[in-house]
Order: sequence, then C-alpha cells, then structure tokens
Amino acid sequence: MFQMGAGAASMLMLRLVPGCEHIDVESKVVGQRVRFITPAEDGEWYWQSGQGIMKSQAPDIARGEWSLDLESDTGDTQTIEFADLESMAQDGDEMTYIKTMRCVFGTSIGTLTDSLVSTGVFTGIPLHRVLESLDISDNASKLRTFGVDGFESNIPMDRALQPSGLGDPNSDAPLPPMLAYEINGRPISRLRGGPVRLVIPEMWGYKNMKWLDRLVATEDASYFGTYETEQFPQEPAQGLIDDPGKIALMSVISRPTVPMAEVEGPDVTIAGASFAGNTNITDIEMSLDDGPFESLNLPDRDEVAETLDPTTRSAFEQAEQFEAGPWPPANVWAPWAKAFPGLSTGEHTVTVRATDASGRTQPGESDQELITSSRVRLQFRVT
Ligand SMILES: Nc1nc2c(c(=O)[nH]1)N[C@H]1C(S)=C(S)[C@@H](COP(=O)(O)O)O[C@H]1N2
Ligand SMILES: [Mo]
Repeated sequence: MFQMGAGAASMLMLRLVPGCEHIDVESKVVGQRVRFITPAEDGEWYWQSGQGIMKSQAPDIARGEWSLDLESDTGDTQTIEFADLESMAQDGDEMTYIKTMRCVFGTSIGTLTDSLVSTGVFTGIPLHRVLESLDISDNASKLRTFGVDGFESNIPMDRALQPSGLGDPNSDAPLPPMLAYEINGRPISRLRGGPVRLVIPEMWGYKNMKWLDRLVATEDASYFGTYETEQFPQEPAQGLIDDPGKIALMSVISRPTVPMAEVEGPDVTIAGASFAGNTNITDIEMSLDDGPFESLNLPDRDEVAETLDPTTRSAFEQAEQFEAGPWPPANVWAPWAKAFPGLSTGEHTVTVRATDASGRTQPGESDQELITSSRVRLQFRVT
C-alpha cells in the first residue's frame, strides 16, 4: 500500500519500528475505544522514554524542589522556581490547551500494538513570558532544552519567543509553547514529566521536554539533542522529524487489536483515532469489505465534555480551543467508532481513511508519509 522511497527513507522506516531500538515502549490504546482525553496516570497514557529509562527510574521532583536554569548567548543567566510560575499565573498569564502527544516511534508500518499517542489538557505559563526577562540576542536561533534525566532537545528560538494572543479575543496567534504544570486539571505526575514540562502544540513528543531542568538560547542552529543526533543522525531523517509540518496524517485502529483477531459477532464495533498533526481532521471514512466509504461522525465537543470527570472537564472547558475554531482542533486527534450490526461469521476487512484541513487524504505515498501508521486496513474474523 505504501510506496517505498529512496534507500534513506526505507532506513528511516526501519528505525521507526519499535524494538529495533533499546527503548522501553508500552502502548495502551489497544483493544478498546479511544477516549478523547487520556487519563494521565499510569495505565492508559503510553509510556516511551526517549532517554531509554524505565518507569521506576523516572525523576521524582517536588514542586518546592524544582528549579529551572536559563542561559543565553549573551551570557545572561537566571533561575526560575515554581513560586515564580505561580505568581505569573496570579498575574493572569496562565493558559490551558489540549494537545495530542505523539512519539515519532511507534508509528511504523506493519506492527499493530504501537500507537504511542495520547491526549491531555495542559495548563501552564507561555514560554515567551518566562524568557522575557532573559537578555537574548537577535542572533539566537535555537533554544536547547534539557531534562533532569539527561534527555536533550531543542526548539526554534522564534517559536519559543512567539507571543500568545492570551487575553485578546481578536488574536489569531497560534497557541504558544508552554511550561506546563497541570495535566487534565491536576499537577503533572511524575511519569508525565512533572512538576514542570514543556508542551509545544505542533511538535512531536521528543520536543516536549519532561522534568525540565535547563534552557539555553544559542546561535548554533545545528541539529541538537538525543533524537536529532543519536536516534536520527542522518538527513533526511533529521529534517523529517524536526519539521512539524511533516507530521503525517495517521489513523490507528485500536479495536480489533491485531490482524485476524477473532471478534465475537454478530454486532461488531470498530474503533480508533485519526490525527493530522498541525492541522485538523475534517473527515474520517470507513469501508467494510471494500464497499463504499462512508463518513463517520467526528467527536462532538459537548458529548466529550460529558464523559469527563469533573476536574478534567473543567480544564477541558477552559481550553483555548474549546469555544474557538474547528472541532476537533488542530494538533488534537479525533477518536472514532463505528458499529456494524449483524455481521456474518468469517473474514472481514475494514479500511479507514482520514482527510485533514490541508487537503491530505490517506494513504499518502510521499516519503513523509512513511512517518505514519498503516493501521488503516485490518482483517478480522467474526465468530
Ligand atoms: N526529560 C525527558 N523528556 C522527554 C523524554 C525523555 O525521555 N526525557 N522523552 C520524550 C519523548 S521521545 C516523548 S515521545 C515524550 C513522551 O511524553 P509523554 O510521556 O507525556 O507522552 O516525552 C519527551 N520528553
Ligand atoms: Mo518519543
């Protein structure tokens, strides 16, 4: 179904197959319907450590012990403590938005238990507010980011400094990167990178530094960090993972879980989620046994709200995307499910394809579409 590109692209695909690398990965979006907001505690949210640590080794830092060192190319340095974020929140700088976190691993072709993707409501302080008092030169091109566990990454300086339209109802500024301290209305837990992590709406998981420890503004524009220099050391892989515009459209079938799964009939529900990266899903279609494609219902905002526990719900309703813009929003997945009543016993095939607001429809054939999920077609057996 997918066109293999040049040798380099095939190699990229191989490197994306979990198990080829010594990383501890664990997906939870299997065998069930995908909830719009993933409970952030251990259990349903995926676990993947870019640094290759086990859950038990995750840093455990209290809010009162946490601090963040800021360094710039001008030699200016500062230290931020949790209380500083709290006072910025009191000054009205706090913001909340929904983001789908997705690892570049676990999105490979051929394996079906690899959906390293989850969605949370994050609350924190826009990054540009935190950097405002640091003297950064105009030549600084990257903000290098460091975690307590040794993981390293970076984001472009202009994105780090991009102001939010917070408080301005007429602003169409993109949601800014943030220093997040809450997820789903609760303090960010240890496994999710608490007490403070970076969240960048449109970027792959590896740019969203957990257990944030240090930020360094630098003029050095070269690739930097654990993923860009160790996991994906060569072009075009670096360029692909570094560019948020290259996040491929994906659909993942979570139920049934594996090819040729035996499913109890005659009424069968097929479930999954689609994700379009830095744009929004506009249509999801499904075909049974190579029949005509039929559009599925996109998730309804108010219906989603009703399924959430009160704490998560109030965070969800405060999200910047709740009232404004398309639904589901850009950078947020669209879970779906479709019931097929009265299926005959024996083999069936389901095919799903998503379309996004940029006009892409699955399956894609370009090299960038190699960073996607092939779980768009699945055979199962009704018993
Ligand atoms: N400090 C630190 N931050 C990190 C990582 C890490 O290993 N250490 N892994 C990154 C990767 S590769 C991913 S996919 C996301 C996972 O975040 P999540 O556990 O909230 O989904 O965190 C990113 N931030
Ligand atoms: Mo990742």
